[in-house]
Amino acid sequence: MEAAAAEPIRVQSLAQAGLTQVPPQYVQPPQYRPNQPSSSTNIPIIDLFGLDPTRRNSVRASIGQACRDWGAFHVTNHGVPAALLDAIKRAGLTFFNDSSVEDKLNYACDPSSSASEGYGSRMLEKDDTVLDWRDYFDHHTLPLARRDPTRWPGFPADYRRVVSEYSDRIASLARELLGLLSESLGLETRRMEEAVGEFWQNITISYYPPCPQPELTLGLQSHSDFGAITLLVQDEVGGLEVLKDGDWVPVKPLGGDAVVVLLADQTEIITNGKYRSAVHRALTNSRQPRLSVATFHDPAKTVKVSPVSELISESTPALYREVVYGDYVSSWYTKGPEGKRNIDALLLEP
Ligand SMILES: O=C(O)CCC(=O)C(=O)O
Repeated sequence: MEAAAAEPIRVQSLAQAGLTQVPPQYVQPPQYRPNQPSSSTNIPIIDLFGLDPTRRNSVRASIGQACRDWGAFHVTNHGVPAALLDAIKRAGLTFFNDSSVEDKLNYACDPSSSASEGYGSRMLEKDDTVLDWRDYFDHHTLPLARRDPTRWPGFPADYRRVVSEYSDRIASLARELLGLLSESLGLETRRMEEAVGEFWQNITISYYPPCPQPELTLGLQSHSDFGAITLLVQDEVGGLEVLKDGDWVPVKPLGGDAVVVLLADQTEIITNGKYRSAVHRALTNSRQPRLSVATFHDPAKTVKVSPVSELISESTPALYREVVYGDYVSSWYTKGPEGKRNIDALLLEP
């Protein structure tokens, strides 16, 4: 679709053209279409009680249960103000809805390089994949040496300040959550954080324009995230789904300060499969645009990731071989996310 780099196609432009049918590149094969009835279950909601130390035992137990059963859960009362969550959603929505196409294209990401910073639409390097019904803005936010707010929109006026503040606050929450995850496995509080190393954090604001044929498309295809832990906020529209025991379960928007936690592939490796990464996808709808903000916390590309020794024993041998994180990411972008193909390639006894 974007072979002509000078004229990148954005889904929002297609939607605004008033199409009644989606172009064939966006039509999912029948087995991936969202055609099964919605499950009525919900992912767990865990109140962190402001990280009150007197509540830590019960919070840790709830987190352990949610990680074992789901790999995805909501957290509330976590210390990141609801007003800041609203502010980043508002900033993203203003950029997508109120900037001209020309202004947005001033921030276009490099279509020839994966995960490059900026305004884009396609995720994979391959040309033959079905495209997602989504536009996005990807920000490189941590370590601070990667953060250059002049590469982000200057409109609305508080955009850069809000993204910077959000980055810092949500990284602290990710560290707290890794601490609770570690303790829930009987590890030292900082063990998972040490295994991940300094966070490489990206913030992706996804914008899903209304789609004339939501039954044929996906906003974002099924995948598990390749880093360590993803924290996601969404607007009130809904569309995120998590795969649980073969069924797609809608992640209903809760509003307030609720943040969705998605365990990612490196957490599955580090915990030796005790906690699995969450397979998820985003649906489209024909009525209104949807916006989400996903914040990815990843190891540096040079970090070697393997199961921690404390979780390996004669009865629970290592399930995954060591991988250099940068190699894992390259493989993900060239092969595509399809299910858990990438992490499965690391299994010692597939
Ligand atoms: O929009 C969503 O709810 C999902 C976003 C997501 O999975 C991603 O950005 O990787």
